[in-house]
Amino acid sequence: KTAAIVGCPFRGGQPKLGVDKGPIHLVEAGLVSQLEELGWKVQFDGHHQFESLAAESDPPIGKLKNPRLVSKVCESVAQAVGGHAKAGQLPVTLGGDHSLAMGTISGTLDAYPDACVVWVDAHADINTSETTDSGNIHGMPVSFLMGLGEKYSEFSWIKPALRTDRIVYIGLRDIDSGEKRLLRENGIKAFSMHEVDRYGIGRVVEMALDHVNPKRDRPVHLSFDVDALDPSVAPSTGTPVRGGLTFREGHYICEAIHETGLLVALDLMEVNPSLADAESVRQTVAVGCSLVRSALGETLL
Ligand code: DIR
Ligand code: MN
Ligand code: MN
Ligand code: MN
Repeated sequence: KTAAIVGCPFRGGQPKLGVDKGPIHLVEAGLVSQLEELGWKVQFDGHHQFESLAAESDPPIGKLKNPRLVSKVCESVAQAVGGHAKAGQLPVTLGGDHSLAMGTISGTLDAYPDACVVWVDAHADINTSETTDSGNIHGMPVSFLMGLGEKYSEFSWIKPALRTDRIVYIGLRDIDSGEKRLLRENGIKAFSMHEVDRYGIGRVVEMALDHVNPKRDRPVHLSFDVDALDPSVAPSTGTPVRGGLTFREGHYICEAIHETGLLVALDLMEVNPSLADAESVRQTVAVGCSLVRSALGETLL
């Protein structure tokens, strides 16, 4: 079993500086050797180098900010993730902002067309170019993957390969009104923090998998935005929202998905080491590493 670390120092899907340093901190914290200790062979040939694009050559398209850059970067991430997956490796993508999931999930669905997605986040990231208030593409990757909203030639490489019944959310608590409408109109299943409180995380993960993977035979892509965790657990992230998952709830999701034996790709996104004080950064990076370890088989006993 080989894990391929896809380090993505990229922040073009949102405005805050520093999220591009997330993957560097996660690797420097020892993630590679931690995974090796779990028995994985780890392939890591350095962080991906993305071409830059001068701001003047990447003006907004409608409300979309940095559209050409985000598209180009995600296209190359899709190639990397898809290539690792087709070689039988487990791609572990370290963000960077969550716009990167346009690339990672495209890569996964290219290698495993029947894969399903478990999206753990405070946000639904399903705005379209029409519904977005911010214009930040990290709030939109799911709509691009589904082919919702207006089509732009700059993103024509993205196949609308993600079916609305092949994604399930856990941890939501900050959804824009346009996103609520999109979730409702498309019948997309979501377990917000309200459902986590009501049922407990154990039943929520069970129900989430029953929805996207009733026979437990489909490959699973886990896309984990660290802001799903409560800000007291993961403070160093660009858009923290109070009332999030506890340390254990976050880890439980990763452990339970590992236990299915179906995990084929993992994203750990939105760690921003430039936000908050040094101790908060250390804590957030450490929790990021430990979520990855849990998804790759670390157990408590
Ligand atoms: C908001 C925030 N829904 C947006 N999204 C964030 O900008 O579209 N996603 N922070 O992670
Ligand atoms: Mn690689
Ligand atoms: Mn996100
Ligand atoms: Mn988020």
